Amino acid sequence: RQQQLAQDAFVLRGFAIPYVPELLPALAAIQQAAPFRHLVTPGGLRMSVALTNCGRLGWTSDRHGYRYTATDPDSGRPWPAMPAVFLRLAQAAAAQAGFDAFMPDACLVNRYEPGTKLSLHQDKDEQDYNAPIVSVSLGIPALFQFGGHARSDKTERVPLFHGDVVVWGGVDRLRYHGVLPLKEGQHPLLGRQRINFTFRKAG
Ligand code: MD3
Ligand code: FE
Repeated sequence: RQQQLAQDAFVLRGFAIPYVPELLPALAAIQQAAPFRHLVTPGGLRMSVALTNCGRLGWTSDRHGYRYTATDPDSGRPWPAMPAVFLRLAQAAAAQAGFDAFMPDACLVNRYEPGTKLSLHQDKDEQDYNAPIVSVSLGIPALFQFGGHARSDKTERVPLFHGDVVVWGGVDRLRYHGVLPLKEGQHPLLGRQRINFTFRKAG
């Protein structure tokens, strides 16, 4: 089922389900090499979302700002490589939504627990706004929030469930978006958490 949220934004319900048996062991290896951490924003606030990355570039934040780096600042080592199954999933989803030849070089991995939220923001740290962003949701559900190109624009809410994939490109690439505080829940495979992968062309 493909649901259109906006001109260039699509929800592919359950698109990631066939990939889950391969995604979970790959995720376990990533978090072993680069553990989840709570980043601090330039404003000094600790993010409630825990984050790690895989791929050539990874997103980080500290008192000095937001940026993509080739190495994990916690370990000094390169971020774990992007598993082949991650790339296959991201490219298949992008193609399904009409974005051919998507070549992500970064995958942010967000971990939410009940109560965790992500405030309304734009993703503007990437070099190339022509490439789409592909988002994969696993585990307990979340209410995703998307607005317009100004923070004050009215927002819409979309529930995202285990296995859902969202593709944002074109005129919708810079929309404000966020995640409302997660409700309590248990997922049979992931327990009391939601994992979100976002695939980007950052460099
Ligand atoms: C709409 N993550 O990591 S994914 C993020 O569920 C982020 O963890 C959320 O926002 C999460 O930056 C939302 C869906 C998403 C991702 C990127 C977008 C929606 C987007 C970029 C532009 C517009
Ligand atoms: Fe975002």
